[in-house]
Amino acid sequence: MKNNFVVTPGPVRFSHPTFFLFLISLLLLAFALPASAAKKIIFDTDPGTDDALALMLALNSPELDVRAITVVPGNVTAEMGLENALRMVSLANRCDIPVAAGAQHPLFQKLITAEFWHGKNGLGDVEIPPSKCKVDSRFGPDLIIQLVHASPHEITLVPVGPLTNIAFAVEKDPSIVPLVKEVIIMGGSISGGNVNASAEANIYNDPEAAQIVFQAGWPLTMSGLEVGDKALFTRKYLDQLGQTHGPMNDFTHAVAKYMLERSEQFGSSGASMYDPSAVAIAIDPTLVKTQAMHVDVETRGDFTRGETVGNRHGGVEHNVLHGDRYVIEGVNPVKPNTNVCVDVDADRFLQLFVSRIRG
Ligand SMILES: [Ca+2]
Repeated sequence: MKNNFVVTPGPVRFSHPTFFLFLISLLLLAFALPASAAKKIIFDTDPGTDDALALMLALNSPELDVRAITVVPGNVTAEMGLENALRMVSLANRCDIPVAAGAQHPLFQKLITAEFWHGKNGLGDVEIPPSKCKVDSRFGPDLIIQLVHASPHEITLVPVGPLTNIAFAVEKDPSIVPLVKEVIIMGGSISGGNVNASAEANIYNDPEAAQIVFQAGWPLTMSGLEVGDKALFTRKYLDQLGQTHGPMNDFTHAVAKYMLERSEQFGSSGASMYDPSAVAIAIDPTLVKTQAMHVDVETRGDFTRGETVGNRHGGVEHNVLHGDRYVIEGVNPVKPNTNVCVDVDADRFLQLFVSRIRG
């Protein structure tokens, strides 16, 4: 083999100690890079069985650096959600991550809790030990504001519950909007709902908050029912998860088993992987196909309150009153505000999930 690297004597020579230091610096840099290159996320959650799976995925993925967990009421009350979040970070031995309480109820309506789907304790009735970690004393939306200002253009928000906390943060300090790197929401649907004909649960639980978050003007990705209902956690994946063991592996397996059995009772072959999808997209955006649309949240509507209404054509007809009728005189463009996930590589997403959780 021809050696292309010919060493010739030249003016620049490394003495042994200098070269040694140079090598050490290179090695340190190599080890430091993954940590600094990891995407900083704030995980806003209403735990919740699929929230638990999403958190376990986040905590087991080196691409992500979970800077805080903020709790919002939704699947369970704010109080129970906080307890669940603390127990899970304790199980993961991650008391270094601040866990903060946030809003106590939606902005303008009564909370709707979902023990029906998530079990009496919100975690599929899977018991985990009391937390060794302490709650952060800051108000969740304030913590979000502080962290965004501390790391401008570096924080990705990953809300997987009702959007109350995020709306609070925007309303309290709109200057965070251009400083947030990206928002990846689990919620919404452009093809019918799961709580009723039109609305998805996270949006339905606080439509006014959702409308604030969608109209804020930041880069926003919506992973809704189009993703979660296609990515079904079936027996095949549960069996794979059951082959290995560890505290987080066993917990995730038990929660996923509860979700799968609950879904089977309702005639599905697998559990919809809603919340983990937002985390997976933060890890690898190529898992989904997106389409830029203008999305509004219906806050009135007899049948459609909480629907995410996506404008697929990028325009609205311009009607002008002529006498007793309106006449269409053109089309006014509307600017996209959301990258709506319209498809997902479901098997690759589920394999990613299983591989990260396996002990
Ligand atoms: Ca959730």
